[in-house]
Amino acid sequence: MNTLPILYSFRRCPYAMRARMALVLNNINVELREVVLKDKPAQLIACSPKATVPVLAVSTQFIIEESREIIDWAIQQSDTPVFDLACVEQRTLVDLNDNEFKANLDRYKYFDRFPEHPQSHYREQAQDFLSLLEQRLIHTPYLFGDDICYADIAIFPFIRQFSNVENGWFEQSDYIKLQQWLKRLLHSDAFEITMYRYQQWQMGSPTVRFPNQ
Ligand SMILES: N[C@@H](CCC(=O)N[C@@H](CS)C(=O)NCC(=O)O)C(=O)O
Repeated sequence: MNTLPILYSFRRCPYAMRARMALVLNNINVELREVVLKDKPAQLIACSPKATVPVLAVSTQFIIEESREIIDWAIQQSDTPVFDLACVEQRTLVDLNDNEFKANLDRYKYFDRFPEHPQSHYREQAQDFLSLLEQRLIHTPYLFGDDICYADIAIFPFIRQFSNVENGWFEQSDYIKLQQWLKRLLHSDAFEITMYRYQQWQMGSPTVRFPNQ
């Protein structure tokens, strides 16, 4: 009988990415159900009517519908957590990422839907947050010190997305420490496991255990 919590995920979604990365780093197993956003399974909608991903169904009674709460859950499940729950300062930085930066990132990425300004304007607006991160990374390899922490995991998928919009621009920019930080995370074993490709889940598909290692 399968008693693993069920994670509804979408490989390229930055919210789902940070949840999976936290599960990998903390060595927590779940059943992964890869969702296609245009073809969401009824089982996802039944357990979470808002039907965003990720969703973690720990049991039929206990559903976690926010990626940050899934990270918290992963940390709490681990006997040897790789990092602690976020302190207030980390939470504030992640709030800034999830609200202001994400909104700017969307306008930058989908600039053609916001014709009031050119793409470079939206890129410019996103840069306050990049500068803030760059400052933090001047003296330490991770955002809050020498070791990877909650904020690194929660934020990096969004910086990855930013860097992919105009990769040439990002690579030649002055955000040297940020580029190094991003590369360090993207080249990690944990990220490789996080980004493993799974086929779309449908009722009757074989159970996929995640992390697959
Ligand atoms: N606050 C949510 C946001 C999740 C979210 O917006 N996920 C997007 C995909 S990246 C989604 O599922 N959108 C619904 C849709 O496209 O139908 C979280 O942190 O988990």
